[in-house]
Amino acid sequence: MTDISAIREGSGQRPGARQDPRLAWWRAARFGMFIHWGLYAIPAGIWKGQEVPGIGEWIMHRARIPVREYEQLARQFNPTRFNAAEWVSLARRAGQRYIVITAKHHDGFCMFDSKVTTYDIVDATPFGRDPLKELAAECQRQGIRLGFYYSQTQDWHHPDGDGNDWDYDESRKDFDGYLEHYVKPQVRELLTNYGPISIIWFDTPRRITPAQSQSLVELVHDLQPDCLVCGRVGNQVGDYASTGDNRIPTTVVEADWETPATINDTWGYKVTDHNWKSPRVLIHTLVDIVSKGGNYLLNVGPTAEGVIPQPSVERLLAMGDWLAVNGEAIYGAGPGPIQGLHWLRTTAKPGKVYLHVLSWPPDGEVRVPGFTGAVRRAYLLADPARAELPVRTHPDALLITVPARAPDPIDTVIVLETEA
Ligand code: FHN
Repeated sequence: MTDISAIREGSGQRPGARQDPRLAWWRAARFGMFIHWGLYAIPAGIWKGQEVPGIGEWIMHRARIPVREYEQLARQFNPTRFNAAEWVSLARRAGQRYIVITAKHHDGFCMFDSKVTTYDIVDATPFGRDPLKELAAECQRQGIRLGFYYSQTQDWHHPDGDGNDWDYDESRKDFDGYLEHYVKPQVRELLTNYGPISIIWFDTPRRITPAQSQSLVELVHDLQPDCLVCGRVGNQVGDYASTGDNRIPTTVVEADWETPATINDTWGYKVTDHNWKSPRVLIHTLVDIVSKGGNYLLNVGPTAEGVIPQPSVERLLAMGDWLAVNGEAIYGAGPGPIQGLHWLRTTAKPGKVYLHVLSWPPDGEVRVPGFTGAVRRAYLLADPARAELPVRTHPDALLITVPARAPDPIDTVIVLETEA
């Protein structure tokens, strides 16, 4: 069964990409770090003493802040506590295999050294450093793949970009000119000056035409043939599909897809947002996504000082601890044979099915209805001795005798060795 309702409109995978070997690393990676970082981290959701409702990185739009006022924030942006090595190391310790960071979000401010504008972190801030350069070097050093988020359609600073109707007349915008003479040269910079880039993560396709989306994909692939293009380039021409934000399909989707998701409610740092998801919810979400064939791109929103908020750090490290034990059931794994039970998720690799028991049975027996395959042996993934668990097969269920207490109250993984 396939459920594609969660895939964001127009953000599907191009035909044929399912067989593309360039996606192999991405399919195996399963878990990435999203970073939303920009000038919006300075107001952090508060403008002129008032909390602005909604996600932090949209403050310019929600408060209809004039370009001339918003751009003054650059003069204050001095994230002296930014440390690329620490961010990359956090992603590694969290078990994340790739990082995608905002090079340019909808506010139009460039977090990299662009020659196409002076509205960038090197030219316009006292910081004067290029954090994407530092991150690129650090990702190389620590063996993590790096991708850049780039808002191709919305740009509230550029007079011809989409979305700012309080400074500019939307009907008079030359979107094609903006795309040709601003977006494309910047994409070229991002794919020329930072070494190998694994993903260009376009977002909010909006008015972009099929020909324009296609030309962006071709530009990326011309410059770096192995670089993947997120489906949000629009018009179903990306290398992989993207769901709506925080949206997870109800069952397996026959595509390469990814859920971008928040760890609290905002993407960009917002000082009032304390709605942190628990480690339990985050681990269950990762498992749920992988059990349906997807990737989880989990966001952090660093502060204007360059610090990843401590509640995010703690949660990511808890996920890393769980993955250090159970990563075999996630990395390189795909959907398992049993779907649709509230207490169980299944992932699989050739010859192995992983039962993720999210709620431990009270009577020392895990009953898996509908499991019909032959099982050679079963053991707890967390058990280094791989002590065999007794298994009985009934016509309509598999019965596994298990310890009375859940070895891992969040998700205990039972490995079933099956016929390959
Ligand atoms: O408008 C953006 C939003 O700010 C954020 O970047 C998310 C991340 O997926 N994408 C857009 C909304 O879907």
